[in-house]
Amino acid sequence: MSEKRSELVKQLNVEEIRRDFPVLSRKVHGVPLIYLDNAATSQKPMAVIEAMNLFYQRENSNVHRGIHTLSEEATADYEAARKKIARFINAKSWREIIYTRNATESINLVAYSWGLANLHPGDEVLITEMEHHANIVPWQLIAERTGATLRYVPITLQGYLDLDKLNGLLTEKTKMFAFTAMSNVLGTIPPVKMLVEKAHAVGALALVDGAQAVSHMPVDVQAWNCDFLAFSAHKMCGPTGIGALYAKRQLLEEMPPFLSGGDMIRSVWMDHATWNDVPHKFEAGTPAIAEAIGFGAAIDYLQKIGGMEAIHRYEQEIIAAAMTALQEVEGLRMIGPPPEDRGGLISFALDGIHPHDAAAILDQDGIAVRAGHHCAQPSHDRLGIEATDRASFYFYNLPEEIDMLVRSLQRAQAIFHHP
Ligand code: C6P
Repeated sequence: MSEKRSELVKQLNVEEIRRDFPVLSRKVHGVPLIYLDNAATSQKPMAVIEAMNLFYQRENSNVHRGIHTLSEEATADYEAARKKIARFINAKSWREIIYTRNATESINLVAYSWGLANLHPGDEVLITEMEHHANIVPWQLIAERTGATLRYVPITLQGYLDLDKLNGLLTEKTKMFAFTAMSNVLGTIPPVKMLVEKAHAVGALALVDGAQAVSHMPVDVQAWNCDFLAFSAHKMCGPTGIGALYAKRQLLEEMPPFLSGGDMIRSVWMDHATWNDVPHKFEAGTPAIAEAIGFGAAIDYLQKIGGMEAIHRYEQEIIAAAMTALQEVEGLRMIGPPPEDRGGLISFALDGIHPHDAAAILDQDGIAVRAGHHCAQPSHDRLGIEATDRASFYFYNLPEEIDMLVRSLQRAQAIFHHP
């Protein structure tokens, strides 16, 4: 480990941080766990686990319904978490944050609510070839229902968006430009602010898929000026089952409800109903209350350990070190741009070894990576690769874990090529 890297580990106090995550001290197949599947979901610190336990132990009740103390406390904590989320991404108001189940549901909410009401034959929705299926399939379905056309910004072989082609694709027909702020396969971080500006210049709205970005870098929706931002708690130390949609308030006021039932209404008559104020207009039924409180605790935790700028810097060092170290593995092909243009994940293919076989050998050494197309088949198709292995890092990963990854991959090479 270089001096600079060990300095970084000290700065973020990584050794100490790791003690906050009970799962990081477990063993897998008799060896210490090395968790490099953070892009799929992150681990949870005790602060989050305890916040959720405390809710169930002390104040479990429904929100927005009761006059009794427990319900009032639960409602206050549930709404306080929403305010933390709003501040975390610098939204103007807590009213611009809708709780959803995850980033996928957030995108579906926009596609079904805004899309069905606003898209017509001849209109175009622009996405990119580096999208996760969550930002492809809802638009395919909505395009089919509305007669709109779905178009893609191509990616280059280096894993960048082909910005030369963008101008020709963004036209006055484009009504929505939906793109990721960080690819979960290539790691690429596109120029979000500039893409939003270009969308607005032709009168389109801009939806940013922040599933990989909000968890790993500072995000400021006012600076980006995006219209929508979708993200999940589980990738940022929070629980599964809860995510958020940020949307500009005016849009939320204009959009029809997505799901309907209790809590999202103001009044219901036999033949019609009226809607609650935003954001509650978009939150039907009993929500994920403990999970929302856990989401808030995750945000407190990320800020307590140093904040998103420090986390992003640390991960950039880690990924640069990982990409250098992986060059030592014979027959390993990395995809995507160089470290300075990516977040903390790297996908790779090993000559002559199926990614599932490589991942199984890594697992024997206690190393968790993801193998497959990572729910982003079009980007693999474009690069002519069926599947990859992906190592994805978070602030609690240590540089030593990269050395273990390299050694385990070399062991896989030896097993397959020199049995
Ligand atoms: N990617 C991965 O292993 P959900 O599942 O709704 O929390 O997030 C969906 C999603 C949307 N956009 C991007 C860029 C993503 O990476 C993901 C989730 C995970 O890469 C699980 S498939």
